[in-house]
Amino acid sequence: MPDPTVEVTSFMSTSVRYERQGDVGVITVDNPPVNALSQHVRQGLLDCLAEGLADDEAKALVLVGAGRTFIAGADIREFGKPLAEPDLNGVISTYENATKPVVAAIHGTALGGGLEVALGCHYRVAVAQGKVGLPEVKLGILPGAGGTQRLPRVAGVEAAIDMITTGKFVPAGKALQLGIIDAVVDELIPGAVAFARKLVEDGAPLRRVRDMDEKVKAFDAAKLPEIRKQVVKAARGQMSPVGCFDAVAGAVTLPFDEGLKNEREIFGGLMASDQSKALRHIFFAEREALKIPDVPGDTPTLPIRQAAIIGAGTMGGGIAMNFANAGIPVKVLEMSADALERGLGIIRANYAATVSKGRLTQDAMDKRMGLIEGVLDYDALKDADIIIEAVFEEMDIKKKVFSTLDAVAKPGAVLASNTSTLDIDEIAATTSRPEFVIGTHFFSPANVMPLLELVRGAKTSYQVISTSMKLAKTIGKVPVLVGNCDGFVGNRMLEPYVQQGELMLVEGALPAQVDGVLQRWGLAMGPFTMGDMAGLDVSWRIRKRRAATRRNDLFWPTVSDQICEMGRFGQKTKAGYYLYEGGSRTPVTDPKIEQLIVEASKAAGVERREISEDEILKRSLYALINEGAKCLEEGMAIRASDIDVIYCFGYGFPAWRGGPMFQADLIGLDKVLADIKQFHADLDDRWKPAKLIETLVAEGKSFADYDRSR
Ligand code: T1G
Repeated sequence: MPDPTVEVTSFMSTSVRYERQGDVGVITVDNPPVNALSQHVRQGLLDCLAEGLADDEAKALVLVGAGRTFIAGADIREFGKPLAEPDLNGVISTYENATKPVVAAIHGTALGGGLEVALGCHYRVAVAQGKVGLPEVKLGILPGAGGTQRLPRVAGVEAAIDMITTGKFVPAGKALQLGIIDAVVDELIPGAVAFARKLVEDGAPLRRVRDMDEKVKAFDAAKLPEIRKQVVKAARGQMSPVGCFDAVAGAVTLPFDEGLKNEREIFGGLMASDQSKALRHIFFAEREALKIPDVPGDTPTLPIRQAAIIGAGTMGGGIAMNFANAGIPVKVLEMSADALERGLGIIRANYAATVSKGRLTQDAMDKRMGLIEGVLDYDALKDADIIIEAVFEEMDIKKKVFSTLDAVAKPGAVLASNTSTLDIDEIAATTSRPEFVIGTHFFSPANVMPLLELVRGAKTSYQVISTSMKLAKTIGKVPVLVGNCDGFVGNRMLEPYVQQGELMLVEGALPAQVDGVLQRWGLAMGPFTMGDMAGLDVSWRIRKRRAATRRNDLFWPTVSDQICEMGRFGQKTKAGYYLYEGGSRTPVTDPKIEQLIVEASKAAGVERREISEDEILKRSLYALINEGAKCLEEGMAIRASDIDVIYCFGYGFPAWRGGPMFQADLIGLDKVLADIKQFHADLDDRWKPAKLIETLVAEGKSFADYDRSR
C-alpha cells in the first residue's frame, strides 16, 4: 500500500492514482479485488502516465497495485461485450514509449494483461512472494496484449511456450532467473522506488522489451514443428494451447509488429469460440459455488487447527495428505498396527513418487510426513477440530464409528463422513450433535482430484457449512455443496449415464466403441474405462443394495454383474471390461467380454444393431442433463453451474466443454428436450423428461436463466 503520509497530488480516476515520492512518481492501480484492467483502469493508467511524464520533479515512474496483488489481468466480466476504449495494446505501447524509465512493482500475482502491462514497462521488480503468469489459455484464449511477443523476448522462446500454453504461475525467484523481472526487492514500493532512482543515477536506457530481439533470434525455428506436435497432443482437443503456441511461434518467425498482428488474429478467433465461453463459464461457476443462498456470507467459521481421519486406506490416506499439504497436523486412526503401517506406507510412497518427479523437495516431504501421526485409539482424536471417517462403505460400520465419535470428539468438532452415497442424516442420527455432521465426499485419488462434494444434512448448521467450505479452499479443493440423496449429485447423475452405456452394449455397441466416442469428444474416460479404474465391485455393491427397490418394469442389463461374478473388477484385478496386462493401465479389448456381450443380447432377445456416434454421445450426455435437472428440481444442487463444476472437477468432463448443463444451453434446451422425448418414445421410461426442462423450454429459458433466478 502507498505511504499514507505522502500527499496525493491528484486523483485521475477512482481506480488509478498518481503521487510522487521525492523524485519518483508512483502510479497505483486500486481496483479491488484483484486490480483487473477494467475500462476505467485502462483510462486511468493513461491519465496517470501523462501526469507523471508532465511532472518535472519525477525523474522515473513506478507502477504498483494496491491491496493484495498487482494487476491480475483483463476484466473477464467485460468479455463478450463490445471492447471499450482505450485498448490495452494501446495502453501498453504508450508505457513502452514513455520518455522516463517506468518500473513495474509486482506483488501478489501479475497475471494475463497485468503481466503484459508490466512487460510494457522498461523494468520489472517483485517481492519474493510475487508470482507472474499468462493464464489466458485456461480461459480458452491467449495473451492478447503482446504477451506472446514480449515474454519470449525476456524469458526465451521455450520458457515462454511452456508458460503460455500451460498458464502456469512462476514465482519471483524463477522469474528473475528467466529474465522476466530484473530484481527481487524486500519491500515493494521502497524497493521499486530505489530501483528506479538507481536507473536514473546510472543513466540506464529506456529499455523497450519489443527491441530485445536476441533471445528470439537465437532460437532455432526448425524446432517449432516438433514442439507444436507435443502441444497439440497435450491439448486433447482444446484449441487455446495450440493458438498460444502459434502466436509465440510468430515471435520467432515474424518482426514484432507482424507478430502482434498474428497474435491479435488468433486471439479474436479463440475469444469467439464456444470453448472459451465454456472455460469462462467454469471460471465463474467455480467461484459462484462458494455462495450458498441461505447461509449468510459472514457466518462465523470454526477454527481448524488439528484434523483426524478414521481409516488409513487409499481414501483415508489421500484425505490425510490434503491436510498435511496445507500445513494442518492430522492424525490417522486405524484399528491395527499393521493396517496403520500399511496406510502410512502408502502415504509415504505417494510423497516419494512426487519427490522423484521433482515436484516436491525431500525436505517438504519430510515436513508433511511430520504432520501426519498414526494412532490406534479413538481417544487420540479428542482434540481434533474435524474428524473425517473414511471407513468401509457399509452403513452399519459408519454408524458404529459415529456413535463412538460422539463419545470421544470434543464439543464443536466437525464430524464428517467421506461416504460416496450413504444417507448423511441416518449417520448424523447416531450422534447427539447432528448439526455438526456433514458429508465430505472426496474423489479418488483424494490427494489429487480437486472436487469436494460437501453433503448438507437436514440438521447441518450454517457454521459447519461455512467452516467446511472455507476448509475446502484451504486444503486446495473445489467445494460444491449438495443435498443428501442417494449418490448426492455427481454419482447420482453418473448412474443413468453408465446405464445408457450398458444398455447400448446389449443393443449393439461394444465398450471400446462407446468409450472411444466419449473420449474423442473430450471426456477423460468413457463409462467402461472409468468403471475399470474405479473398480467394478464398487458399483456392483451399490447395484445389489438398490436391487430390491429398483423398478421392475424396466430392463436391467447384467453384463457388468457377469463380469464381476468372474472376479473381474477392473484395473485392480488386471481385468474388467478390458484386460490390463502386466498391471499396465492401458485397456486392451478382450474378445471374451465381447462374446459375453453378444450372448447377453441373445439372452435378452435383442437383435444387435449399429449404434451411431451421435446416438452414443446424445444418450450419454442427455442422461446426465436429465438427471441433473432432477437434482435441481429437488434442491439437491443449488445451480446448474454447480453441476458443471462437479463434472469438470470430479468426473473428467472437459472444462472447455463447460459441463453437461452448459452443453445443454449451448445445444439449445429445446433441442435437448426434443431428443429426450424421442428417446422416451423409442427406448424406455428412463427417458421421462425432467419437469424443470419442460418448464424452462416452455418459458423459452435456459439453465443459465434458472441460475440467475437463484
Ligand atoms: N476479471 C474479473 N474478475 C476477476 C478476475 C478477472 N481477471 N480475477 C478474479 N476475479 C474475481 C473473481 O471472480 C472473484 O470474484 C474475486 O475476483 C476473487 O477471485 C488481454 C485477455 C487472481 C489468482 O485469468 O486466477 O488478461 O467471486 O476468488 O483465489 O491478455 O482470481 O469474489 O465475486 O479467484 O485469491 C487473465 C484470473 C485474464 C486471472 C486470485 N487473468 N484470476 O485468486 O481469488 S484474461 C486471469 C485468478 C487477460 C489479456 C487477457 C484468481 C487470482 P467474486 P478469486 P483468489
